[in-house]
Amino acid sequence: MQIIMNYPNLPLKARIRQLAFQFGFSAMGVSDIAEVPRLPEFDQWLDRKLYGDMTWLLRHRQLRRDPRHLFADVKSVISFALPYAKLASSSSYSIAAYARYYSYHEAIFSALTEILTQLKGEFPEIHGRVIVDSAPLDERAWAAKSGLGFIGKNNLLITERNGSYVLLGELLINQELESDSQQNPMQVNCANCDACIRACPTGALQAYELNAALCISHRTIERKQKRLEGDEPQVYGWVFGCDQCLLACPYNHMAHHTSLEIHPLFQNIQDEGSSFADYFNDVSEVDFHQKFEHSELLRSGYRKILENIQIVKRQSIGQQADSSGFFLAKGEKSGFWASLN
Ligand code: B12
Ligand code: SF4
Ligand code: SF4
Repeated sequence: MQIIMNYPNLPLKARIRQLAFQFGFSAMGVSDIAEVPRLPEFDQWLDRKLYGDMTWLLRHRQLRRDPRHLFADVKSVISFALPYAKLASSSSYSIAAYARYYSYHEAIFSALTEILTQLKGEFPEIHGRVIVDSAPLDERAWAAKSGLGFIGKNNLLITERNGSYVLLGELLINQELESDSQQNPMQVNCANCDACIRACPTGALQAYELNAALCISHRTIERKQKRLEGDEPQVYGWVFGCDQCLLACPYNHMAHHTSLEIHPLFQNIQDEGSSFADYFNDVSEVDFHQKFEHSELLRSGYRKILENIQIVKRQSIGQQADSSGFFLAKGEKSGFWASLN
């Protein structure tokens, strides 16, 4: 473990902030637990069945109502934002930028675990729980409540320094800290912009709302239903995740900073100028677990990625890239409400 001295004996909250920056986070903020943010909107979203195949969100409905279900002694929820740099997308076999780095789940989890261990050494009364996507907590809603930024029409948390190119994690601790809930670091918000809504190739976005069944990120990572070959929904060249609504956002123009390293696998692909599909051709299921160790792709599994590559291959036949390099739809009947009708 990295030992970082608490000099000159900072009080708890200032110390957490200091450690957060030393571990590569770009923002940190505290929420009290008096009110759980955005529960009515969450309920509405579930009631309107906008969750696609993610029925686990329904099962977690009650757990989300109170962070004490996740850590009984919680007095403060501390949100952390880890920045990652924007990466160019290619016109075929694209992988979302966040998944081309070393796993952010592992990076955030180990950084927050180290921070908690360090704090326990200095403030023995502290107990806590580390969360990164690993518990039923609306991470964007808590981050917004703690003053880290605002939630944009693309549904993502937008921060002042890194736009929406941040990944989130939390520490739930048993100490009451001064809350940052009333702070709003950004004086402006989406205003009249709708660039992300226009950029989304499937019409999955309406202002502040996402129809998950239409989202390519869901189609490539979270889908459960097996579709007939040739009848798969359009993925517009994406094999894993999708960055179109991030790439379109003006707040992301300055997203260049990260402490995450690109996974060597993607470094090799980039250095060799080959495509992800060419590279994957030579990877057996046995190799997969070794080569993709510490990558987000491992979470999805070999078969799904192989299937996604086949889908992109089939769909690219007969399509042409548009001037920005992305595939054009071939008469797909989609739109926000299409999957509901
Ligand atoms: C399920 C999930 C998904 C699903 C559903 C996405 C979604 N928008 O909910 C899918 C697979 C599609 C997905 C995709 C992506 N995800 Co995701 N995902 C999650 C997860 C696990 C849960 C999110 C959730 O609870 N959704 C349920 C719905 C109800 O929540 P909601 O969108 O916040 O809905 C709210 C709005 O409708 C809002 N609302 C309604 N009306 C109004 C009006 C106003 C004015 C406002 C402000 C809000 C508002 O209220 C609703 C209720 O809270 C979180 C991690 C976590 N535990 O929080 C990561 C998380 C949200 N994902 C993340 C990322 C990075 C992505 C992708 C960018 C990955 C990629 N490149 O492919 C895409 C982006 C897609 C998009 N534009 O949202 C990050 C976001 C970081 C950030 N800066 O915000 C998170 C926080 C993971 C993390 N630990 O960092 N994801
Ligand atoms: S991730 Fe892609 S498909 Fe999903 S809302 Fe954003 S642009 Fe649309
Ligand atoms: S693209 Fe425009 S509307 Fe969409 S999140 Fe960014 S600022 Fe908001």
